Amino acid sequence: MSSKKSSQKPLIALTPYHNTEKDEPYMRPAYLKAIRTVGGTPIILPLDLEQEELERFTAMFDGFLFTGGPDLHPFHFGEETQLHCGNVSPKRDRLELELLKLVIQAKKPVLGICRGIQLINICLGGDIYQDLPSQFSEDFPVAHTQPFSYEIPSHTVTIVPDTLLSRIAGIPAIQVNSMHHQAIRRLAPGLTASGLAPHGLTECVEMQGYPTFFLGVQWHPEYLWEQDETAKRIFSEFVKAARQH
Ligand SMILES: [Mn+2]
Repeated sequence: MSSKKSSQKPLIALTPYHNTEKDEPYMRPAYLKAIRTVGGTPIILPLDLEQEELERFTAMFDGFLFTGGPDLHPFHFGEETQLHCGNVSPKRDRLELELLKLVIQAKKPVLGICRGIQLINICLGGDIYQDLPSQFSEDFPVAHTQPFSYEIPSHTVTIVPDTLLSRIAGIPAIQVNSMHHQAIRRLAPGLTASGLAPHGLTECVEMQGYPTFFLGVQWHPEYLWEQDETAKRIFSEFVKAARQH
């Protein structure tokens, strides 16, 4: 709805979580609260959109938030299922991979969180560690599934200069929370890693030359923004881009 009046709040589409046992879509309220706080209207998508609906929704919404969630099926990046791979949702995989392709074609603002950054990388031709503890060994293993509350940061992310993340943060490093057992391995063509965990694990990606906001983060800013300026600015810059689109 790019013809909307500037006084209207931008419409932000959120991809739903999926309870695969009950086959029910659901949403974590923290995402909705974060989008509302920075002036956007969050709208949760259904899981079972048809292609024609996906195309219409791509044109309708002003920004797209790809939320956290379970693992992506390894077939999407050409691998067999590793011993410690977690649960998957074929419905979510399909919805999000199809939607992201259309959104990138339409050059609309994109924010990917946790599963969302992995989705971005896989959609563009990269791959991921299916299970960090068994596939990424370190002398001092950093906890990427932290043993305490989501509101408390657990590891550092070093920011690459002259990137969107560096402009958002304005400082060379930030402290983030960590609740992922998968992570980017081989970066997709066209993506830049702009935030790195200790030992070099990719925690933030962006697309050079994308005409509007495009950011994937491995951490969960929706649990940090009340006390963390960078987390809040990730949402406010995303919604600002959606407003201007
Ligand atoms: Mn992490």
